[in-house]
Amino acid sequence: MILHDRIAEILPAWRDRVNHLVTEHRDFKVCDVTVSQIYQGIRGVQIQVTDISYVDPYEGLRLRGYTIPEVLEKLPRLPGCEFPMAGGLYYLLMTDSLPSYEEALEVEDEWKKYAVIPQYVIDMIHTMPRNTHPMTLFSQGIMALGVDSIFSRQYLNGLAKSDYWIPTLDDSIRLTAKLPALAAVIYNWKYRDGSVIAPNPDLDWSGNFAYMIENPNNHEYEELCRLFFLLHSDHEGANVSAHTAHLVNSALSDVYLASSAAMNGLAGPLHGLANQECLRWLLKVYNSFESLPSKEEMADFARAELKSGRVIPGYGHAVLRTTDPRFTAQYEFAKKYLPDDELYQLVCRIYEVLPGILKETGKVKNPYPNVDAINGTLQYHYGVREFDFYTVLFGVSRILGITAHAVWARALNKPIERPKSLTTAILEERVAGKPDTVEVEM
Ligand code: AMX
Repeated sequence: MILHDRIAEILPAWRDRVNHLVTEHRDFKVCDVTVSQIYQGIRGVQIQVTDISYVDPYEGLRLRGYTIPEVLEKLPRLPGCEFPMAGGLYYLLMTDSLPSYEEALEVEDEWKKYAVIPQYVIDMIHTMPRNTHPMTLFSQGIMALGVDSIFSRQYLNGLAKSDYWIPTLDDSIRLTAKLPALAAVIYNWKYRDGSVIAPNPDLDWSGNFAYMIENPNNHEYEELCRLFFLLHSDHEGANVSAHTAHLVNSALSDVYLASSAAMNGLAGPLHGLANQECLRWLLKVYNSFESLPSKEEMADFARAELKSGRVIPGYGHAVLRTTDPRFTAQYEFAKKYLPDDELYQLVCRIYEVLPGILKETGKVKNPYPNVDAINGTLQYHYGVREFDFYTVLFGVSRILGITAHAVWARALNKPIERPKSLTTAILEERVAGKPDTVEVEM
């Protein structure tokens, strides 16, 4: 398959680069770790290397070196479509180069071969209690698909280490192929009549999700899916879901196990679940005013929220120090497709006044909107109003990045992860200047 061929072609040079670093510069110190970092979520400690994506504080996300506007401009799109095919994005993430139109289509065609969800997975979802969170169903569904893992089967048969990446890529293609259908099965069962709609072979991967949930505004919603699934596909390698997947996969658990684990992290309110909170807050603001609030009214509302100790969802970021370009891309989409939507107009009003107010606090490092400040507004406009489902959409997209990380971790022979933990007493002895007794194998 095209992804296998291209990775096989570029892999020797990548292996040389990494081997050079590890052999010639093995003792080069990358960073120090402080006591406060250890106790505060290992924030900022540079423990991962990934070439799939990088978040620059001022430019935002770069996917394989390309900024979001560049990716949107350069990736191939189907005739009549404004936004690129996810197949081209996957090609870029996996192979480090921009695909031609034909190459992007080849990935899309490969996905089509594996896009249908086996009946036993549908049955499993349909027998769960109705109140099961859609992220639980999504994670279960991914795990259940893993019975067919090619990596796990070949590993038992004595696969050579240098070839681990090949069945990891096979699994990745088969898993990602099914994600839109899996999400649609969950959506239709949780919120509709439970119909199972087969993927439409005439549509691309992203557009098919819109088709399988029978979105009434199909064409525009297909376009939103293309944009949304592209924007959320990756965000470096050390956020909770990416790091979880990396850790689990480093034990040679296959990509189904690793992606399911990642989704369990994404399901947390401090990670992927944040987007539903943003929409909830927006609706709270919307319902507090009879019409679009004036700038002054909005400013008073925001100040009162801050005064009562609440954070403003959708604003701020741990790494970014500017407006998230993923926010901007969706903002532009809304400007074109739903300029009269009242929630969108509220998003614009908040964007006009909130950065100034957050700056007034003197403590918020990034007073600008993140991607979640607008995500829900767009889904809501197109009738996807079930807030708890939004994280599943995020997950469908994010597994594109997660599986690309996994393929490259295996291709570059990354070993099992095993950092060292200490005890409080050891730290106390160290800060008191006592001789260090911890032996660390390098
Ligand atoms: N509203 C009010 N206060 C905020 C704020 C916001 N939107 N963003 C940051 N602050 C406050 C912090 O709570 C902190 O206050 P403290 O010193 O009293 O504890 C102070 O400003 C400094 O925080 P920071 O260094 O600027 O941010 P952080 O790296 O600690 O946290 C984040 C980042 C996203 C958790 C934070 O900005 C926040 O809570 N934002 C609102 C929730 C949100 O939008 N989450 C989605 C994030 C996007 C994503 O990753 N999916």
